[in-house]
Amino acid sequence: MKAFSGLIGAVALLLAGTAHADDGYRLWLRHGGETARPAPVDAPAGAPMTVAVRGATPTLRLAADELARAMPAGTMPVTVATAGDAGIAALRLPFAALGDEGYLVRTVTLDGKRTLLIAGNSDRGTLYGAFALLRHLATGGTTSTAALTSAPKVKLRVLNHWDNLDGTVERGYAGQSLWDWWTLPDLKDPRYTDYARANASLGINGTVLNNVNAKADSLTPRYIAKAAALADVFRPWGIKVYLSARFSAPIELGGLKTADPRDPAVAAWWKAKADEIYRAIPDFGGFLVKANSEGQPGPRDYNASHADGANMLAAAVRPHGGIVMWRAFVYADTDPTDRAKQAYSEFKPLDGTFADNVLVQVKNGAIDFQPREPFHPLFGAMPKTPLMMEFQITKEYLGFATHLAYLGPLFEETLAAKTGRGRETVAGVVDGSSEGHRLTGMAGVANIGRDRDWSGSTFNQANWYAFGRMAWDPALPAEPLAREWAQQTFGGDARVVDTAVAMMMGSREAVVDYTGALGLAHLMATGHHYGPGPWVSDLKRPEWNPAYYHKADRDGIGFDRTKTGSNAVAQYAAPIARQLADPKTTPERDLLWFHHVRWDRPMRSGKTLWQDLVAHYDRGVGYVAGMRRQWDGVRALVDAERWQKTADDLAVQEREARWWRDASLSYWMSVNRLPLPAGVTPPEHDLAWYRAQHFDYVPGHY
Ligand code: GCV
Repeated sequence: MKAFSGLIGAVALLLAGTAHADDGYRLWLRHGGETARPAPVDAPAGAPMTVAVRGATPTLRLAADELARAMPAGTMPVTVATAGDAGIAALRLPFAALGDEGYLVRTVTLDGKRTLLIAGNSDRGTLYGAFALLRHLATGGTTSTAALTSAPKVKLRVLNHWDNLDGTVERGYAGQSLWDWWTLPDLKDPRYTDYARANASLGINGTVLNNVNAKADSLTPRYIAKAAALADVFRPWGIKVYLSARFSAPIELGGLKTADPRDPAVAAWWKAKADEIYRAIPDFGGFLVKANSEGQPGPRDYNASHADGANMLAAAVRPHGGIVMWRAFVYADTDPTDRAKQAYSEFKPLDGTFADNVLVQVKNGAIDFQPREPFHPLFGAMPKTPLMMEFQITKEYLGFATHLAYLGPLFEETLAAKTGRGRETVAGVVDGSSEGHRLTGMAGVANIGRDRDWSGSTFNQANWYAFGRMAWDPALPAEPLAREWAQQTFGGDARVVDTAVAMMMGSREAVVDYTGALGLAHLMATGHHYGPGPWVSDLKRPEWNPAYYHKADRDGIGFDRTKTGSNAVAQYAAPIARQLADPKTTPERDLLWFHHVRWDRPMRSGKTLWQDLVAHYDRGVGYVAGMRRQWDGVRALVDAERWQKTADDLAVQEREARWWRDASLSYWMSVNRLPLPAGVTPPEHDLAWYRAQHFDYVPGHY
């Protein structure tokens, strides 16, 4: 009997364990809906909701399904519809302001009955409204307070997958690519649906399937059919597919001798290729192009301009309503000028020469997704051209998947930056309000892979989330987004939510602190970018070397970008250029980005620059230690699986933050010969030890 009850106890424990196990698959959508494997549903039990659908398109049905699964039982009936429905039109609701994709949610009387109406001008708008209502409910709202209206401020809200056809993901740290190119188009993994659903819940409406370092093969009939299969899955969720186009494809696939965009045969090849793609994918979004950058082919190979290249492709997709996203991330080994200046120098003169279905896609900063960069000087400098923001959601330079770094504050910092043209902000450039552009966009380099939790950690999901929400509205601040994400992801316990938000909000700054604060950048190890390498100075191209960026010597540190140096500051509008030209008026967080200053320069803290820099390293490491303590404090309140994985990641992060600190301090001390301030813990090893660290098979490096 004793053994039997022991067995029951064990089974009960096991069941309880299973019931609470949570591998993060459901993301912030806790009301179930996993198609890949049955999952527990957090939605309240009870009688199913009545959801009426007026005009049943597949998208409206999806909206209704979401609501039926998640709405609390016993609440008033819900109606999903579009503005074109005669009964809805008769209500004379303010649909005009909603545009194509906006929504409204409000209680109305329809056919003599009270109902909670969710409607947009299109069924996509209605779907977004359904998700907005669920978000409202999951973050403390009630149906009676549900009076929601919103329209996206940005037209193209797009993920960029740097996914390769062999299943690897460039700078991807969440496993293999989600796209199983081999089995497509025959097998459609249910995860494709869950992926689309997650994106739709944020308002993301486009996805570039393949790496910008593109293979021409993506444009062959075989791969077009695979992309078409994905497009079919994504369509009802309001998501269009785009492809990265390899500029030399007319040579590689078409057997032409040139890819010169001014050659009529090249233009004809692209036109035929576009026609072929649109036959398979009638709502194909268009092309993304990385040209003449890091070895990629492009129009500059033929002395044609980036505008020549972009416009030729734009002409090919124009008859089908397609667009071209042309990247401004260019720098060349033949150009000895400051790398931070090159994109501006190349693109600014082209303002006004791009076709009206081209967007120029600009990274948030002028170098490359560093933990902190001042905003890219192209924002505000090309008023006649729609500039699309490119953020990196995957954390190539912020600790890969293991480090907890919430990127909301990074996105917000860039979007809120003033360009120096009147009251204009970067957000105003991106959402088109500053110049009245209607074609607008925001891209995020995805952090999504085949890991069960999609993004390599629970907290990385918040970066996907924040990107999507800010792409919808670039004015949304990072903190409330962190909160709504945490509420939906961990449930309503305020202790967990408050702890998660507190950890998240300082976490990006902590990465800045322990990898190199005060405007330092690009100090990572070569190629794979894992860990510190400030000493690296022997690579072929100067701008590949960290030493090129920090310019540390016995007397001082930092890159002089004033007129005594590269004069990159002159690329900003006059008020910003003036501010940045003087170290005294440059924000200290960007000091060494723009100035070479003495190690003993007095800082606002009262410390010297050296002492201040050391304090930043300690603060960064201390913050991670603090996050571990905070997370320990909610152990009993979070499901075991997600709690443990996060705790393990934080342990890795603390170890690696110390490594960054110690390696960097060892190196700086070898250059400046200064002692550590009193009371500061010396590095654990000598510099030779840190320099000797070597890593093979680092993820994301291909
Ligand atoms: C896709 C950085 C990354 C590269 C990436 C490139 C880009 O250099 O390290 O992996 O290539 O940016 O954005 O094109």
